[in-house]
Amino acid sequence: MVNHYRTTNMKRGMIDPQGTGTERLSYPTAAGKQGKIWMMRAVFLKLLFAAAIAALLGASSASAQEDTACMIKSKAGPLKIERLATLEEPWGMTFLPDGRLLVTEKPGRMRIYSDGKVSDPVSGVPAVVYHEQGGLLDVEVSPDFATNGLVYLYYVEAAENQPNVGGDIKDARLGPYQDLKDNVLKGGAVACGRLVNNGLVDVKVIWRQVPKTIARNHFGGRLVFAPDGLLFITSGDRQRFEPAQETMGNLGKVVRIKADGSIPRDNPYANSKSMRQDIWSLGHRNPLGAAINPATSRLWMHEMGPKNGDEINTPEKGKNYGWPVVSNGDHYDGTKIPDHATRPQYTGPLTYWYPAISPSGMIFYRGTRFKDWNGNVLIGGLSSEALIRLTLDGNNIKSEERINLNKRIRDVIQAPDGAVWLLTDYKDGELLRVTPIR
Ligand SMILES: [Ca+2]
Ligand SMILES: [Ca+2]
Repeated sequence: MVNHYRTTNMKRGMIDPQGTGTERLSYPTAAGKQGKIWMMRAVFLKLLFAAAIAALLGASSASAQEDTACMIKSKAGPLKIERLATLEEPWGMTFLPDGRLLVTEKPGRMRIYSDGKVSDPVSGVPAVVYHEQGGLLDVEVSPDFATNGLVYLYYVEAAENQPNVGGDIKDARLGPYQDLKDNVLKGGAVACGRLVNNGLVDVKVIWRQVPKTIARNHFGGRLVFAPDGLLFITSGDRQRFEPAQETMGNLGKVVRIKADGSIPRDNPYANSKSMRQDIWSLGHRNPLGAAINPATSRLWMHEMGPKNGDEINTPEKGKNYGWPVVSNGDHYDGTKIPDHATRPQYTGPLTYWYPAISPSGMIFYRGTRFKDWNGNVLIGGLSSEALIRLTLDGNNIKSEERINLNKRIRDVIQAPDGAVWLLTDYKDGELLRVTPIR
């Protein structure tokens, strides 16, 4: 069975454009084009908007707004988009209880945004391997932050022991896009430390991807605390396909641990000798977004499919979500992957996208600022260059709105005042604030 996958992987890996290192950067979509139209329209609306602000607040604030704000149409009416800050490849963000924002930059820096200013890099962040999709990824704070001050980071680290080889380890699965100098064994890790002023102290690693491997991509990397205080980690397949089904590794899994890294007693394989004890669910590809549904306290997540077939799953204890055996997408070289419906032993997605949206970041919106959005799922779109809004009917998805932003969206979060903040996925990335214009 393993040999079978190995053979097909060698073929299908050859032209996986995710090997470019930026997920589906080369796949512009119709939605993206439409977004450009809206942005052109937004230039005109921006002038109108600046004039309106000028009338309300005076000319000086209008000129300040003019450079950073624009307007986008949505079903909730026109939305104001403001640039709050510029950041280098921002990836993840979370609010502290006092309203300040922690935000990561993939090259390996974390900063604090508050009162319109971005701090110097927070000290004490572990050294990261910054390469292609790897670097400093997500940040989350302990549910008990007010008393323990703990901040959690998902980042990519090199293995302590590196292979003694002069060049690349030739692995046909990684295709022609592999960096021939990249022979660094690496993998995701989660560390936590106490935030004191502008530094992390007492930093310790509480979890690691096992095994470490070369390959530049598919780290996963989102952190989500459940209401019971346990930590979910989305762990990508490292672009190596079959590890998502291997039971003694945690690649291609959703992982569940206690806040100190130990194993919860009710994990599905907590007492198993043949399964890793940190596994919560199996068969995931590259999950870059996850959130707890506040209505049910259950975990929701999405994952990038291969060519098309991006999925939303609600991972349940011990279940297998099928990658790489099944996918409603197919390989980049056109090789078919059996669809989910052909293998009922694997749990199928709640919904999937064909064509792909390349999802990254996810929240359940809870608030009144966008009164029609309460309880909706908001997802960032990379190749789709959009904010995706899903309405729910109980545990099912009822409708989708694609709010075209003409920018790759890496993460989405709800601010304490009910505004929606976004990160864009660029070298000169942005922190954006989205608010309704009434
Ligand atoms: Ca699946
Ligand atoms: Ca398929």
